[in-house]
Amino acid sequence: MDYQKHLKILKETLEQHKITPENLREKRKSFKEFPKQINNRVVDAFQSFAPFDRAPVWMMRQAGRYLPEYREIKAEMDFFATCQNPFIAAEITLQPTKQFEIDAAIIFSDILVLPKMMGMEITIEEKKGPVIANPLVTPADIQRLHPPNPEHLEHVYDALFLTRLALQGKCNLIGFCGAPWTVFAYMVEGGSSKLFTKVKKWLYLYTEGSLQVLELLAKESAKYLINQVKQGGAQVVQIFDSWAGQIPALDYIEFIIPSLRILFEDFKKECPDTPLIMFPKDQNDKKVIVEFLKLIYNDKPLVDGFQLDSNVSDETLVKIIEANRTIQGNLEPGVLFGTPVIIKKRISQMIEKLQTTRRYIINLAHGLTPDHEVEKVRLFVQESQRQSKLYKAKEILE
Ligand code: 1CP
Repeated sequence: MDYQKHLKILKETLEQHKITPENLREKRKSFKEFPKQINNRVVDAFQSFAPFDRAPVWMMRQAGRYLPEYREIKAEMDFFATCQNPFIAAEITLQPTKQFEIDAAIIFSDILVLPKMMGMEITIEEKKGPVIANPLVTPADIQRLHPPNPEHLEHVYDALFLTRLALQGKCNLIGFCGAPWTVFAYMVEGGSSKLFTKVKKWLYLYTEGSLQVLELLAKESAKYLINQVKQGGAQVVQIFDSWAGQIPALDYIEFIIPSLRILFEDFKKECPDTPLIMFPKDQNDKKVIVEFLKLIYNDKPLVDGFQLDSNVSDETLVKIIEANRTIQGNLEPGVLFGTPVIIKKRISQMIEKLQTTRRYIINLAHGLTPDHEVEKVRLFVQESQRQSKLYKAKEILE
């Protein structure tokens, strides 16, 4: 397949830096300095002194099937093939940055790339989503897992590098991984799930085996994120715990947070200044957030910010703001199916509530889906920026 014809946004960067498939790796490894940062709003949202004109905006799943230019590439390539080709992954990452004036690009990849390299046979199927041919059934299966061959993840760092070059400092670049619990859920359930009975059986019956896998995933995820920063040039990292809400707060604190702590600590030992955003989806309970806030290493927080969903309580928000951590979120993505009137109203209510802190990044409560319309997404970005600016101006006058 001639993938080169798809490299529209990236083309100029490749020509300018004389990058070819043959010399990409070598260019990355010998590269000295990225283009100067012109727009640093997302990174600045982790600092109290940042003089914002407005809050930064980006969206989870901003690259994906709702964009025609993504569908064009996907019509010809399998999902993991797009992730594994650094040129294509970078091109797809850049697509939403051409459509909208967003303040961050998140690298096009998937939380299942890491377990795929650890022995799980994973494919993404058209209507079903992820399908795992060899799920973990009993603790005896743990021995099938192995640390990834570091070589097999280099393509992610290559894609980050290309994206950072092409962004020319116009917005920040975010790296990510899945949280151990969410990745473990896929490894046991064999794909998407509604009831999560298999992973719950593991957690409560094969507790020791579960904790062993969670710890292994935590250590490998930390190495993976460190490399995304040091090798690829990611400026912020986000950890997606999409299925955090499947178990009660008590169990999340007892069984899941210890592995996350390992991940955070290992990461912060190597990248103390890179902001880390945690997304404990549907686990906004104040008790859980307080546990995260307690995690400190070398007098510095291990979690710098929280991606929050739309159900977050005022109590939880107060705790986060008091602890000087960053808030990211939290418009229900379904609102973007609505009329411009309701979209603008809900944005205004969100900003009124959340922009009371400087450390605020506008985002959705979870990801965009294939049925979102590009024009409504554009309205979200433009209106969020306009209203955030007005809010800021009003604040200065008061
Ligand atoms: O633009 C971006 O956000 C970057 C790309 C990205 C990210 C951050 C993708 C591309 N996936 C993810 C993270 C991810 N993957 C999560 C965490 C965020 C979330 O909760 O949405 C999860 C749970 C997955 C697992 C996964 N991979 C799913 C969800 C299935 C389920 O159980 O609900 C799906 C559909 C995939 C494949 C995938 N990953 C990404 C895309 C665009 C797609 C769809 C592939 C396609 O059909 O084109």
